[in-house]
Amino acid sequence: MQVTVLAGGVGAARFLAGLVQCVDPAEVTAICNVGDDLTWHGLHVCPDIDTLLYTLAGLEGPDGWGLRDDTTITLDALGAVGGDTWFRIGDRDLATHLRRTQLLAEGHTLSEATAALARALGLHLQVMPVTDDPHPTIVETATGDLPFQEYFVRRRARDIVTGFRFPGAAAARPAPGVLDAIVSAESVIIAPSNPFVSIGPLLAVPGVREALAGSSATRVAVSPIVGGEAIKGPAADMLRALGHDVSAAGVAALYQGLIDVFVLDEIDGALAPAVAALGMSPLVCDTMMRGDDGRRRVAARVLSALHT
Ligand code: FO1
Repeated sequence: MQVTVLAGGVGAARFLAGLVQCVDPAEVTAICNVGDDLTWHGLHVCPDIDTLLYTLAGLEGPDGWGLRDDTTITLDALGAVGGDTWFRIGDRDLATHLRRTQLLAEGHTLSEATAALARALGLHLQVMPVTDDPHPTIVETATGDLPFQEYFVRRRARDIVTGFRFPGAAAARPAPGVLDAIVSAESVIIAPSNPFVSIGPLLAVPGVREALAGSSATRVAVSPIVGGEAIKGPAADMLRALGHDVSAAGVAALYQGLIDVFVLDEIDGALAPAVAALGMSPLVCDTMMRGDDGRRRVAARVLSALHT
């Protein structure tokens, strides 16, 4: 069975880590957000891709990103000579960015560089950026427009969000295999990721939303909002600031017309009728991905919904 996952950062990585325990990884494709990418001291850094690669390799750091037990000797030395250190790149993580930047400088695409890194980490699923073209997320805030990592890490998501822009979107082309992976999969799963800054940039690439809307796959989304709170990150604050319902049903409404099944946590079971009213089948289950077992359990439950 071919399964395609539209993926953001930590939530998506944990879901995929469960999925590859339930399905042959060779049948799994992850389409990744590149809106969070940044140039860091001249290096091309792809936080969401790396979070996915490291988590699937079982190497992720304590907060879900970066590498476990990494050190910051280079970062500290960089600070000592006056370099910016607000974005915390560890010593071993640095090797990934050096390698990716080298591959890009040699003329490889981001898709090729990503596939090479996935292979080097011994992964068997397909990991692809949604586009090989520059496609940054700009967060519009009450204090001005900010590139995603400036908003999220440097300013600690403290600014009031008024909207999002994807200035590269119009010229961005889906990376090779992206549209096919959506159209020809038996299932497409929107991971429990931020609908605005993780899934939004994927759907903004010309052709991607249309491919999902027209796909004959069973299309499932897993709520990143549980009990009115984001499992991780600023999704709840963004829903609130933009006037949406701060709930799983509020997220479901953003995916209306794109999704057949919407998965919400059992503590949100009372929202099932509101989800059904949007034209989606609600699936109510425990969506908390605590530990390895939790990841596998959530993936297995979502997969079971595809066969009913
Ligand atoms: N998140 C932070 O909160 N602070 C950091 O200094 C930071 C560094 C970092 C380095 C590499 C990487 O792959 C991710 C990193 N992240 C950091 C996480 C990242 O900003 C976000 O989790 C994602 O972009 C949102 O999905």
